[in-house]
Amino acid sequence: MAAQKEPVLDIIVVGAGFAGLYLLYRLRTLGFRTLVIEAADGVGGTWYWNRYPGARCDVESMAYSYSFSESLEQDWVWTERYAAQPEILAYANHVSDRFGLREDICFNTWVARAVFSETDGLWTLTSDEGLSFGARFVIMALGCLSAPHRPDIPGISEFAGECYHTGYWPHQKVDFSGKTVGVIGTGSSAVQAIPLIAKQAAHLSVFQRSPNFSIPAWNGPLDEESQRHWKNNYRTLRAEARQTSSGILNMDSDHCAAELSPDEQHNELERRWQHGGLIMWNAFNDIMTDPASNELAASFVRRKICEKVKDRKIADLLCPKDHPLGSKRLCVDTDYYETFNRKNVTLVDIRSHPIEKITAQGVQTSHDSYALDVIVLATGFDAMTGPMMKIDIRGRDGVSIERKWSDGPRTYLGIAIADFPNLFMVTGPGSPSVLSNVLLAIEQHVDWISDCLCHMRSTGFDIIEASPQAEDDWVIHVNDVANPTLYTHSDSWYMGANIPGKPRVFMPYVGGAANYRELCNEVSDQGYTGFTMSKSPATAPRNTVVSTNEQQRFDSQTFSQPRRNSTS
Ligand code: FAD
Ligand code: N01
Repeated sequence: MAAQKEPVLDIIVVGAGFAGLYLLYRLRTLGFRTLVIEAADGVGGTWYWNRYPGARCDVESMAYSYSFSESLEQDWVWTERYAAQPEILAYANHVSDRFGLREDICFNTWVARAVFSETDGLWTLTSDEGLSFGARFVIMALGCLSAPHRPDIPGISEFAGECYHTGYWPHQKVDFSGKTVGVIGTGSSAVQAIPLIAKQAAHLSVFQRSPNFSIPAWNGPLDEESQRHWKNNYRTLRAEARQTSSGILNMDSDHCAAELSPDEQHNELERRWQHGGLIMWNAFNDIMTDPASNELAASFVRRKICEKVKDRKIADLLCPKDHPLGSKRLCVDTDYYETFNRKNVTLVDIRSHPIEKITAQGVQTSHDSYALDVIVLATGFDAMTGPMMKIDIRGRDGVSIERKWSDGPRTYLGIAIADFPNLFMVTGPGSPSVLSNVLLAIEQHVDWISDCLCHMRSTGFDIIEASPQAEDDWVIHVNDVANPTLYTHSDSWYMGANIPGKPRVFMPYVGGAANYRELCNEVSDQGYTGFTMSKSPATAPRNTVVSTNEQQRFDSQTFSQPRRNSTS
């Protein structure tokens, strides 16, 4: 198809997940001509694609929701403590309909290329089918977990049965009844799917390379009283959540482990276990910095696993020993460990006996062959940088994002990239994003970016870019904060370790969501320190390209120490 240039927009947003939807709402309200481009044929992002059995949130539904509209907060009714994927997708659809967002979303369109022109200061985006769109600003709302990782296992395309990836699940119901099924992977997606697949399948083999820590969700219907409590106190509760290190209430701890007696330590761990979910992550405030403190929580969870799983050998295999608790996102489950007591479930230890190949019939390890009707790849994502790197993004002088990030992501605040003017990211690498309630992180970025665009409009500038110095300083800061923590002691997707050949760099910002919010606000309050603003050659009178803040160097000292409990 011949390339066809659309009229220039103010802003193009790529992605119609929770980030893209809120961006569209906010930017349109502020009077910017905005278009969202989305690869799928519907909204919802994560919740559109991840339709595998058991998919649900791990931040409680009342908190894993938008805070920007009080009437939306009051009207929407969540039915479970942790909502399931269909309900979260219904919520995304409701938001789109309620605010009339669909009319400005171009669905079924994969953005393959984005090029900045120094001549007119505009971005041109091109789809894989040759459609072309122009805008002054581009906001990548691509999600951190939207590029499914399909491992390159020899013979994978030869398999004669059905094969599904959890992150790219079909819309029609997959029926496992009477079938022999293999699940490859034991991360959060697998932990949610395995108990439900096991109930249906004739036999389930779980191929485990590394076990993960999983905490019970104690999920159930949301009672009237807690809904009323949230709805009556939403403003206060949201404000409190924003003051925490993860955007999640009841998580932060005031105590390091050594301050507590053994009984107190045990009681605290038991209390968090009985509460359920992610709050085990921060049982002590040194849990992610002190190996001894971490080991207290890790061994507590291992004991719980051994209490649940009847076969000692299987229980032992399910106990994680190769990484600190919380250095991979904790899984939150319903009956995960109990599932391994079922007669129709086999745990296959592919750490000792790796998968050698996939044949037409099933999986062959170095020890055995497993005949299968269905293979479920719960093998995760090329996280954080993957979605950006799948687009051929070209900034100043044609520099590609692939080259720029060849040794790992480099950003300023996880929002902007030097040499890529007028391009913003929501929850980009170098921001707390996946270490928090991502919906709060999204709202913070959307609000910050929108305010920045309003500032530019009111001051007459139309080009903004992060300075190389500010970016260097931020990258150093992100590493300085991460390096002393136990997060870096793990082969996690946070480190890029799950993708062969990907640079090992700790990608999210571990300095705490509340600290980070403050830092972003300081940058904007001080006139966007670390950014330069100018007029594009097309809009500036001859020889009057101006820039603000050229002298305002981003001061790395400002960021030398996180100011609050900052390990998760
Ligand atoms: P996404 O929802 O990923 O949306 C990005 C959109 O961009 C997608 O629709 C994608 O199709 C589109 N896109 C990407 N590239 C292109 C392109 N080149 N062209 C066109 N379109 C493109 N976080 C939490 O805080 N709590 C949870 O409980 C939680 N549960 C999760 C459960 C699962 C199964 C997964 C995978 C993640 C979960 N997350 C959770 C993280 C979750 O991704 C975020 O909470 C949030 O939904 C991300 O929204 P987003 O809009 O930033 O990105
Ligand atoms: O992916 P993962 P996920 N051969 O990367 C294994 C969010 N989320 O989709 O660890 C064999 O965690 C891999 O093994 P190993 C949440 O943030 C949230 O489960 O590399 N195995 C691992 O076991 C989460 O962290 C929820 O040794 C291979 C698994 O596949 C993130 O999304 C639910 C392999 C991948 O686990 C990602 O979770 C779902 C190979 N070649 C997701 N390649 C909630 O509960 C990979 N593996 C809210």
